[in-house]
Amino acid sequence: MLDASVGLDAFQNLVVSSTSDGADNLMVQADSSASQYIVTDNTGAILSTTVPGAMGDGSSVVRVPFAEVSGSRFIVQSNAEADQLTVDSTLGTFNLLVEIQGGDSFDELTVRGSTDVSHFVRTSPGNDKHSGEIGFNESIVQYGGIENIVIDLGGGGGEDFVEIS
Ligand SMILES: [Ca+2]
Ligand SMILES: [Ca+2]
Repeated sequence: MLDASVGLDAFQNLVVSSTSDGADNLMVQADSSASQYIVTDNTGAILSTTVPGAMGDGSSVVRVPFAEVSGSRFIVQSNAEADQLTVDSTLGTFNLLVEIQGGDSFDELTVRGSTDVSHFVRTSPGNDKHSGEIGFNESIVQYGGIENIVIDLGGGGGEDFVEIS
């Protein structure tokens, strides 16, 4: 079943958009060693992509070379139903602003860091209790339509700081 599409919008932002009615479980990563963004459907459902140079069309893991994205944002729209959305920085920092739009229903955002790494996390709630911004080391995640947030700092060594401002 097709679950989500990975494409570019008019501003050349990278956009992951759910196309199914069911609950999504999507993870985004920036793999700095391979210079690729990675979108994974953790349910094993199918992702499609039209981005030139992208790999994995028709599988549950799509990889997009950094060089194919000239916009400034990495947008994830999970639309209706209760969705699980993960911004995972274990493979590297996002060099795009990550924008998570949970849409309707009870959606959970997980921001995940690496084991044995020090993290500085700053969370800034927005004007309503479903939106805000999270600074996560060098990555910035803006979110809306989110009902629960999990900050997973990976455990292990390193000193982690969390600030709510
Ligand atoms: Ca959804
Ligand atoms: Ca929601």
